[in-house]
Amino acid sequence: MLKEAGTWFKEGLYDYWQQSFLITKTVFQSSGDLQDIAVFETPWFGRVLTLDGVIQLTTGDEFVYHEMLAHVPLYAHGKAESVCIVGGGDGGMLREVLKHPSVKRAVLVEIDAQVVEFCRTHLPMVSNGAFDDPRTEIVIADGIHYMRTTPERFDLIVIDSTDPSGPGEVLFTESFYKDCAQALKPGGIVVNQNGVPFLQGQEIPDTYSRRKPYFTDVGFYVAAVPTYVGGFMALGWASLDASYRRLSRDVIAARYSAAPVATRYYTPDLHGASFCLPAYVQALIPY
Ligand code: SPD
Repeated sequence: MLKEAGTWFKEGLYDYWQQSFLITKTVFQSSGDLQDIAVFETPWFGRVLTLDGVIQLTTGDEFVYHEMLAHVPLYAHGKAESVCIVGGGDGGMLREVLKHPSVKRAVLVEIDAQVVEFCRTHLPMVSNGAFDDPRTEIVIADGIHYMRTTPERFDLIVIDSTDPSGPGEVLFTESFYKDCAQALKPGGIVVNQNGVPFLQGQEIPDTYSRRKPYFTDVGFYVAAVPTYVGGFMALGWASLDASYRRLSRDVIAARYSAAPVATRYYTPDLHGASFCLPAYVQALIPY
């Protein structure tokens, strides 16, 4: 549906509840082969990217999501050199990952070439040059196929996906998590977005039970992203080393001091606190 200045964009994620944005300018919209893409401007949140009518990011609050999915695992690992981002065609996750000097190589595997092109053109402030960093390799491919067949091994895999419907649904399956575990180096970590538990609570037990057979440590942490409405977003955590989630504040703070990154949400204090789950979220973890 055409999104024109002066009209309201109504997100279609839930059947029974909506958030709306006043559009001040339509920047781009297209019905692609894989999904519908739109970028428009809003008064408070800045530029907004939607895929199939669902908010993927706003330039106002994307820093929360991208910082927390990048810096928590990278500081927990402490010496990650190779990172794979599955999805993330807007480049925001790449931008945050590449802030770490330890990272020597970042492979972005995006199924939809159009998303990368449109975001480079219409949302350059999100990637902020990350696509042109010499450490970056962009692979346009199905993340499922890539993970099943790649000979590479990674210290960190960040699954920067849409919600589990449409092209992104396969990124929430047990077979994909199994392939991710096999594509990790010893001690590697996988993180992903697991929805807003107050409204998408089934994602937590599903993800937990699908990952548990393949990882030493499986859990969740949380971040409050204003436009992923409904309370905290759950971020999924799966690692081959059980010690990472329990590192002390002092260890994380020392790593941060040795290699600080500019952030607006992540801090070493928040790092450990983000693993403290509200009781209603904890209760969704099956065992
Ligand atoms: N409910 C929408 C969740 C979208 C998560 N992915 C965002 C991608 C930003 N790089």
